[in-house]
Formats: sequence, structure tokens, C-alpha cells
Amino acid sequence: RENKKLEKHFLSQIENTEKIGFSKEEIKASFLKKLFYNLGRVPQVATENDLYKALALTVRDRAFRQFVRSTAEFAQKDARAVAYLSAEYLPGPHLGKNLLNLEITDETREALKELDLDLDEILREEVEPGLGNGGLGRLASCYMDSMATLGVPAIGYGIRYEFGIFNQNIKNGWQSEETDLWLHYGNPWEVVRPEIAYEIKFGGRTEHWVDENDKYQVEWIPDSELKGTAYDTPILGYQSNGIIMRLWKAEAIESFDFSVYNVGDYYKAVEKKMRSENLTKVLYPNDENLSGKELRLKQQYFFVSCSLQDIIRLQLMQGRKLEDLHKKFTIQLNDTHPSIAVAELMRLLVDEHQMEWVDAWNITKNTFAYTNHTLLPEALERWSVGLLGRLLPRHLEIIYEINNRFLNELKERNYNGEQMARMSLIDESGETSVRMAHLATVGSYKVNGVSALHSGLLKKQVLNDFADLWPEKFTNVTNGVDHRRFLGVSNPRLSELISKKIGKHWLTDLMQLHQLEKFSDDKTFQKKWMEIKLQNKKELAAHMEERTGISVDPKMLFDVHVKRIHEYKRQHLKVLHILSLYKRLKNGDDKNIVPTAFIFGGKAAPGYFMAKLIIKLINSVGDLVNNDEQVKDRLKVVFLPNFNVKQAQVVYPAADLSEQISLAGKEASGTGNMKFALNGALTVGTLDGANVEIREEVGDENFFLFGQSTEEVQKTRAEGYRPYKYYEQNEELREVLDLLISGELSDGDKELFRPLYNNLLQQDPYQLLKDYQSYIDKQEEIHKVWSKPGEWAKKSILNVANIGKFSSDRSIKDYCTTIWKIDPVRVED
Ligand code: Z57
Repeated sequence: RENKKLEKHFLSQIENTEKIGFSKEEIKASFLKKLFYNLGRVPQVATENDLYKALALTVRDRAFRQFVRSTAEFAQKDARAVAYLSAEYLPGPHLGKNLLNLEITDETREALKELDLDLDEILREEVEPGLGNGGLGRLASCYMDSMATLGVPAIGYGIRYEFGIFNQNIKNGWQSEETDLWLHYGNPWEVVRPEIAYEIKFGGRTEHWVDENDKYQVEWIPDSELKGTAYDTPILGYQSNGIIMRLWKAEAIESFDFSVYNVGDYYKAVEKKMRSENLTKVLYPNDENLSGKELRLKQQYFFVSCSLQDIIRLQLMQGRKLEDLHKKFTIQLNDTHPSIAVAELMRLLVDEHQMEWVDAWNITKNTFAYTNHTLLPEALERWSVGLLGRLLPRHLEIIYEINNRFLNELKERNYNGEQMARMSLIDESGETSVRMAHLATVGSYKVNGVSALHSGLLKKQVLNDFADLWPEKFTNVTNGVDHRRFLGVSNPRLSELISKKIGKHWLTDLMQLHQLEKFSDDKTFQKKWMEIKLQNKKELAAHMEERTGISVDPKMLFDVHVKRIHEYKRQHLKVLHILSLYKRLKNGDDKNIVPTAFIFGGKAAPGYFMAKLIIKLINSVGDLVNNDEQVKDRLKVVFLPNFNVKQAQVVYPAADLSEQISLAGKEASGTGNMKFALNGALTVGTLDGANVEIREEVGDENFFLFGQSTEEVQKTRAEGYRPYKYYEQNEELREVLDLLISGELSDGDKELFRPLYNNLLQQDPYQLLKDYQSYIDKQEEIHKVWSKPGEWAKKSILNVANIGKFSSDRSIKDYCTTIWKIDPVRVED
């Protein structure tokens, strides 16, 4: 827009920090104005939610200012930008985090206090956006934070699910799911951009012809169309920068549906409109488990196409050539969920922008980079050719063309038929399907795993042939976490203690925590350290009692296992341990057992029977143990319902022991492991995922290692693993397993847990029985160390002192240097 006056006044208004100040008085004034003018409320009728919203809007103004400034800075520097494509985000509550980033937490607290309001109470009002399942979605949000903080020009693209991950209730020990209504009270953090909208096609057929200039042309004639509209949420970095998360919502296109159907049938047209909106209604609640549903593929294509069209618009709007797309943008694929982007970019360049195939392919494979997050075969995405062809006929043609050219390349390099069949984008072995990981790998300039171990296995196993072909394409970026949220916001007491000792510099450089090392033997420091842990445990205990009715003594050892429920994560191995302690106590054998609270949390995919049975088992064990007069002061079992980011922020600061007990080779990285250690919990874990690197950093004497290594796991399997052998040979294990089918846990019902029992005795795919004894032995050692408070405190301090590597700031710097080739441009105030 050319409007000099508007611009002049705009700048003097917005750029003038005085007008939108950060002092207590200014915050108070803004808050009151928001309450009155934006919400139309006077104090007498204002609800808790009104107060929350008034404060959120106050903060959002300041957040947008940061975002606008960063954008101007990025534009001026003509910096290369990242488009982060992720089907999931789990940002957690925005308010507390934005206050920290703007450094106005104390001012805001004071301002509210003068109004006789409590900031903590208002913070608890926020309903978090549950737009993801678990680790993968949360990682995307940690990366958004770090990109913002470091000044990496970036946009995070995703889907604005109207219903996020379900709310979990526990009824009679079972999980039940309730719709997530996060938008019910309105969302003060987002701004809709109705003018940023793109048309998306589905179905139909293609037509091919040669035009008058001898150019091959393809037209896709769809049988339905809808549009995606942008909703922007500012994501602030610490102190200065801000970027946006742009989420797409599906809507009907008036002209399309109405012109075709509105021949007298108004209601049919409206119905059609509603069907369009279904597309972004709900998040698929599966983590590492495919649903294979048509609607899921539609969601993936929908958000990918909107995002690519938006990227192309930005490229052209800035007066740049499409041919230079890969120079100005790099597009990071968060797993294969957005991998249809490879075919879609080809379609946009070749069909819509008339580019030659070879040129378009060159741009495409220099634009995308792909992060793999799993080796589990059941999680590797594949779409049947039938479904893909019906929904996206043009894309299937493009995928076949990419594949033909790729296979020809292999042929020229003398690959044999068997190798080519293995590497093909098309899997012909069962139902013909497209291997999305292969599409992403062929269409990207870099492929990375998420921990050293995982990246190594990726090259050795799943993408072995590709790593041989293109060794320089493969790399590792170990995951990291947003330490400003998971220590700064969620553990204010420990943050304050740390800042008092070593200053606040750790907020932007987590390696500064090394300075704590010299206090690890200091008795007064240890005492303060453990006093804070105790305070945090009191808070968690109160929180748990309120939600479950179970009371826990904060002095107990808090042994915590929180993450999605999945057999490979082996929550049930933890249960076997609890039952073994229960047995011992009942037999009067209580040596080396310290009073312990076992705390679980996590959601099961609604269709995952075994995972749901594990939740029921945990609650049944809880009923048994918590109500047994003989043991209830020694052992407590709590299943905290609805584990999400908000609750995680109460859990991690209160944990003494972090359970990271997946079967080696199965957990790509894990990120909860990092959040626990960052808050001073000691880890009991296998050599899996990032545990390996955490142990390297904190030192093996400060890490409780057990179980087989990945190689040993493979050897066990290769030698014909027979779990029954361990049942026969290990008396305690046998007694514990038999307890499952004794009826003692299930009101006499001996069949309830039989599926778990049978699975463990017959297949035991995650080798619990094999690792059992090693785990039990390690837990005995843990209880011994807990009995020596000084020793425990020292290990706890050393864990925090050596956790610096696992900040997502480090991860993002790694992405910048090894993959993106971007120099961050940090905007200073
Ligand atoms: C998901 O949460 C992860 C991987 C997946 O393939 C899907 Br689908 C969902 C997780 C891994 O299980 C974790 O080990 C990892 O830390 C996380 O992604 C982030 O990389």
C-alpha cells in the first residue's frame, strides 16, 4: 500500500516504545482498557476468563510489535528463510511464556497485585492448544521458540484443528476420551487473515496435451475444491524477536459450490459447505501409529498446498524469481506427514508456473530437507496407490514420473532388480502403495535423524540403500528442548536459585549451567537445591490430590513415567517393578525399599487396545497398593489424567527419578528425558535415543543405566528370543507376572489382563522379560543412593550443570549450519 501519511503515523505510533510500554503502570492501564474496550466488561461482571483474556490481549499487542519489527529486519537483510512444515504443534500455554520472553513477569504480577488479582490464578485459566500428539508436536514448538530467539527468519506452517488432542478422563481405571474444545472461549492469541487464502483441489482426473508451442501441458480437473484461510499466532523469542505460526483452516469456496449446486438447492449447497469445513475439524490422535484414513491424507495435502502457495506468493511478492526459490527458502519437513509437498511443489512449478521438469526438480530437491522421527515400521507412512490416485490423481502421476527417473538413475549405476524394488517409491510387495519416507528422501537435499543413535540406525536400517547412494545427504541433529519454558517458566524457584548463583545468562546460553558444577559438593547449596525440589513436589502432590483424590507424601521418592502410552516405551515394565516391590513388602522383606510415589501420565491412541489395557493395569495396581494398610505408606501409585504441556510444567520440576526405559533402538530421541534432567531428576534408562548422549554429558556415575544395548537386542531377537525361559528361571518375575492373572488386581477377574500376560509370555516384542532383572537390580541401587541425600543432591546438581547441550537453541544452530546454511539475524532492542 502506498500511503505516506498512514505510514508516518503508524511508525510513530508503533515504534514508539513509550506508547506500548513495559512498566507496571502501563501494563495495568492496558489491562484495564482491554477489559473494558475489547471485552466490554466492568469488574462487577468480569469472569476469570475475561481477566485472562484482557491480560492475554495486553501481552499480544506487545508480541505483535516484536513480530512486526523482526519481519522488517528480516526483509531488510533479505535473509534466507525457513518454512517449517509440521502437521502438529504443541505450544503449551502462551501467556506465561510470553511474559518471560518480554521480561515483564514481575511487572505484570505487581500490576495485578495492585488490583488484588493473582497472576498465577489467571495463568491457570488458559486452555492450551493441543494441536499435536506428543514428542513430535512439542519438538516443533520448541523449535519455533528457538528460531524466534536466535533470529532465524521462519514461518511455522500447520493445521488449525478445531478439536485438538482429546481430553483424557479416567473412568473406573479406563481411559475415556472427551472432545477438546480449546476454541470454545475464543482464542486471544490468533489473528485471522481472510485475505490470505488459497484454493485446494481434490479428486477428478487429469488431461494431457501438447500446446501450440509444442509444450506438454497437464490440467487437473478436480471434482471438489475448497479453500484454506490463514490464522496467525505470534511466537516470541526471548527478549526481542518474534515469528509466526501460520495455521490453515478449511472453508468452502462460495463460488465453486454455489455456482454448481445452487440451482434451486440452497440447502444442499450449505451442506456441501459444511463438509468442506470437516477437513480441519479434528487431529488424528495417533502417535507412531497409522490410521491410513482418507481424511488424514486430505489434511496433509491441504496444509501442504496452502503453505507452498503461500511461500511462492512471498517469493514473488518480494520481487524474486521462482527459479531462485531454493536460494531464499528452505522447507523443513517434520516427518513424512508433509512429504506430499515434494509432488505438490513439482505440480505448482511445472503445471501452474510452466517450468521445465528438470528445472523444477532441481529447485525441489534443493528446497526440501526431511527429518525422520522414527524407525518403527508401523509408523512409517505409506498410502495406497488407489487412495492417493483417487484423491490426488495428478500427484500420483508426478510420483510415478519422479520414480521412473530415479529408477533409471539406479539402472545406470548398475543396481539390480532387487535393490531397485527395495528403493522404489512404490511398494509392490503387498497392496501397491507409495513409501512416503522414500519420496521425502529422494526429494530432499538433506535427511536427518533426531539423535546420534537414531541417525546411525537410520543409515544402517530403514534408509540404508539411500545412505549408500548419497552418503553426504544424511546427517544428525540431536533434539533439544525449550529450556526457557521447561526451566524458566515452569520452575521459577530453581531458576531463581540458579540465576542468583551464576547470573541470568543461561536463559540464552544453556552451557552456562556448567558453572553450577563447582557447587555440587557445597552442603548449603545442596540443601537449598533439595528444598526447592521438595516445594515443587508439594505443589505436584496438591495438584494430584485435587485431580485423583490420592494423597502422596512429598518426602517420598517421586519416580515418574510420563509420555504417550506405547508398548515400546514399556510402561508395563515399570508396573512389573512396582508389583515386585509390593510382593516383597507383603512378604515382610523391606530392606532397601524407600518410600516411593510412582507417578504416571500419558494418553493412549483411542484405537490402541494394549495401551488402554496398560492404563487400566496401572490404575488397578494403584487401587491395590494405595489401599493396602501394610504398604500404603511405602508405595503410592498415581495416574495423573490428561498429561499435556500445562501439566508437564508441574510434573517435571517435581520429579526425582526420570523413567526412560524404552527398548534400545526404538525411541528415536525422546525429549521428556531432557526436560527431567534439566529440572534435576536423575535418569534410569536404557541406551536408547538421546539417553545415550545425556549419559555422555552428565557422566555415567550420574545416570542409572540398565538393559540391553541395541546390538544386544538384535542379537537376542536373531537367536530366537523365548520370553518363557525368563518366566521359568526367575521366580520373582514369575510371581509378579502371575499376579496379573490372579484376579487380585481385577476383583477376581482372571481374564482382564490375560492379553498382556499372554503377549509377554509368548512374543514379548519389546523384551521386557529379558531386561527385567537388570531393571530391578538398578532400582535397588537407586533406592540405596536415595538413602544418602547428599549423594543424591550432588548427582542432581551435576545433571543440571551438564544438560546445556540439550537446549533447542543448540539444535536450531545445528540445523542452521549443517542443513539450512542460514546465519541468524538477532534483532536487538
Ligand atoms: C512422535 O511423537 C515421534 C515420532 C514419530 O514418528 C511420530 Br508419528 C510421533 C517422536 C519420537 O517417538 C520421539 O522419540 C522423538 O523425541 C520425537 O518424535 C521428536 O523427535
